[in-house]
Amino acid sequence: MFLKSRKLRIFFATVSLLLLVVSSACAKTELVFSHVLPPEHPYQAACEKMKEIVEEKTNGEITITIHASASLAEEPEAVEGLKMGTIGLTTVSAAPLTGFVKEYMACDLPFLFKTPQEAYEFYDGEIGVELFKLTEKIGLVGLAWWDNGFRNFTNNVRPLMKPADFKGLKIRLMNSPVHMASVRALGGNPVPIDFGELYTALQQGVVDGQENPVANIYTSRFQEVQKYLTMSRHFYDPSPTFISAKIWKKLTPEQQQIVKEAAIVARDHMRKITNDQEAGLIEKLKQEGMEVAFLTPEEAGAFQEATKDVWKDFESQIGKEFLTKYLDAASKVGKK
Ligand code: EAX
Repeated sequence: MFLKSRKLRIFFATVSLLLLVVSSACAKTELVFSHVLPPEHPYQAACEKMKEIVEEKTNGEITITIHASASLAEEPEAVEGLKMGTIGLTTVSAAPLTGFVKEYMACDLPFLFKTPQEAYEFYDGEIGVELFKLTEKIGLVGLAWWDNGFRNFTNNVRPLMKPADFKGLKIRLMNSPVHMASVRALGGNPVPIDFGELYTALQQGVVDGQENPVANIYTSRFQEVQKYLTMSRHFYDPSPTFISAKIWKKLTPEQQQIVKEAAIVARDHMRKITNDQEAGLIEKLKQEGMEVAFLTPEEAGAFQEATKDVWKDFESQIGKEFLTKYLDAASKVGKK
């Protein structure tokens, strides 16, 4: 009797252990991907590419659910969500990270790069690795440097051709101290507003203008509520893509590798789309009623001159050593 029940107990224990092993082997992980741009934007194309690769290579063990248009979270909330593990993945501008990791303020300095290729070389290199190490402290594991692109001013009052044209204008910016200081240096009045609220803010005249890359302007239909676009290319904005460290730790090394590699393939996919489509989107913005201005080298020079000392105000916050290394590396890209 005793033996029989002992055998039974062993039998049941073995069965339940097997069930546990089988169920954890089949356990599915759903990664929620939050971003703020519309589904027509290259952010979405990159998310879809990443989803396709991850789901295929993990045989559906990991699935990715994409939430576009800030429908789930504005960028600062997404950063919080990753810290807590309630959101799995996000791609954000550097701006929402500056409140947590001061070194990211360096990414927001004006006129650091001339071409997208310079910026890609820079962020794919050592500084990119270092910046990703820094965000690990707040629970965000960096996967790849996606691309938001060069930002340009739009407004409803006048073409912005020289710093004096900014006088009296309220310009929406991300909540980035460096961006806001740069616009102040140009003579404008910066107003921080979340991206999801920007169209309405422009429509209602809460602000006169804003600045964003061409793809963001076009896909968010700011041409309906903004008259003038100046191709100022004043900030290059990377879009680092992160996974929540809480979720990352639970993935197997193979799964981690698949996720990381997929983010890199998606990065190259979106960079190609962004570069291929920019000229066409500028034409479309014109057709849809915007007046588009390109700056001569002299005009661009005056924008640069006005903002050339912004970095000095942030040196102590960013840290002198890191900033020096950052600026030095930025001055060297494109020369290989
Ligand atoms: O990362 O808020 C903005 O203007 C950004 O371009 C947007 O968050 C995309």
